Amino acid sequence: MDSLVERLVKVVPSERQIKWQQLEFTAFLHYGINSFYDREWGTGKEDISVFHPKNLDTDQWCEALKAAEIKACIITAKHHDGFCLWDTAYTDHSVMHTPFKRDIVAELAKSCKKYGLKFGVYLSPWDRHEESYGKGKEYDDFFCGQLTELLTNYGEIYTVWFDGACGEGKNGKKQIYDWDRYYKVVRSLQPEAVISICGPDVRWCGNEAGECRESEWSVVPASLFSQKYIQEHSQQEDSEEFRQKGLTEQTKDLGSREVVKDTEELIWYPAEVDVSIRPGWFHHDNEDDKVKSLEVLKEIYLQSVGGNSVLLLNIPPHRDGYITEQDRTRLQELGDFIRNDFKDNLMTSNVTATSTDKGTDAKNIVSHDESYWKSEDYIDGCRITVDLGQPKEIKYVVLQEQIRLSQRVESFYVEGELKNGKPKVLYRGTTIGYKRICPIEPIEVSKVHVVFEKFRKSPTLKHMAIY
Ligand code: FUL
Repeated sequence: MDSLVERLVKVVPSERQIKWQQLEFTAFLHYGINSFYDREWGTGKEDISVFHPKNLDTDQWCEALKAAEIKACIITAKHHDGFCLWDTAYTDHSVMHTPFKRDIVAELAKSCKKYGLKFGVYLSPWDRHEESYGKGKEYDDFFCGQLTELLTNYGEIYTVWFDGACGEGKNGKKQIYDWDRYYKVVRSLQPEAVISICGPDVRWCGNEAGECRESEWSVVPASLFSQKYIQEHSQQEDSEEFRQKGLTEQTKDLGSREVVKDTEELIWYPAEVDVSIRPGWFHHDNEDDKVKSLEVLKEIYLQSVGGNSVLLLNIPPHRDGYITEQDRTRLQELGDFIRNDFKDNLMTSNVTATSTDKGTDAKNIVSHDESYWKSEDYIDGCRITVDLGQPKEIKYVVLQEQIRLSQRVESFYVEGELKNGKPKVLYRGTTIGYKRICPIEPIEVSKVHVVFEKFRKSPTLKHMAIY
């Protein structure tokens, strides 16, 4: 047996990674002093007395997200400018020292609970306001203090999002972050939370355009999350020279056998696609007419959620504290698309497989529970067949591997049996992972075959749906 394959399939997700992956569609909320200064990056020298939203309503934010079928949100509790949206004891540069004087993190946490959304925090390590930034342990103490507040006073936190951005440049301040210490704080206070981006649990997909790789592997070389990598990356030292030294989050192929074959250590490090509904991350009046079209958002959704990634769509509230009508309309439309296109599941329990491992059953893929189908070990060219009973028009086939047994499928195709009995290939794909949505030119078929061409070890399916 190929030892590389054995090593690869041993790499599996943690429980917290599985829970995070199951959220599928999540939201970013970029809000803060930048919303008032019409900026993307603040300097840290802003006059915070201008922070005075007229109509801040976090329930309204949650309603807008729910309309789009979003399951969780992350607030920029502190962006690079250092302005804090919560009642912190560590600095006066916070919302409590503005005329507004309301703890926005607390209000949003409460609204999320009310609307059944998971709640996460973005805390920028790069802080342009804090005087101790660049002074080593002094700043680490400050940062861990802030983290502790956020992870203690606001209920359950599903993710802590550590941004790697730093614009200090060569002659700027240099803070060597004590990442291990930060991670210990998160693990001890919120053990279920995933630590994203500059953290061990969730990987940045490598762009902010909403683009996913055709083959998005969750099993990747551990070097993508080495201390050295995170440190250099968070100092923006990932220059051309840095990139040439090895794999980065931007590398096109992170997980094929060819790429990982000489890799000593492998990790489960799934991708997150973060993209804004508008050109900027923060709200700007002059971008109100630049909200992405429904067509673009649909495409992003199908590619990311349907491409083994979690989608993190940014919706920036207006400075006055609400999500604008333009964005709400689009979120409603996107939600309607998801509800309508994935409503009538045509999957039947008439499912058979050319090969089935003992203890599993092809019928298991109909249900959403943990049961699954697995082909017998080392059988090539196996397929799953779903008999629809009579010809029906189909538009999507959705496949999900049982990722508790790792990510195994390297290539597959979907074939339909036409009314005249002839087979037709409807979709060709590479990886599946947690979820692959296969869009199909609408066509009437009486049977659907999923043919597994290449896989690391006997393929698995936990769930399948046909729409
Ligand atoms: C980047 C930041 O610099 C942007 O302002 C934004 O927060 C984005 C999500 O991450 O690194």
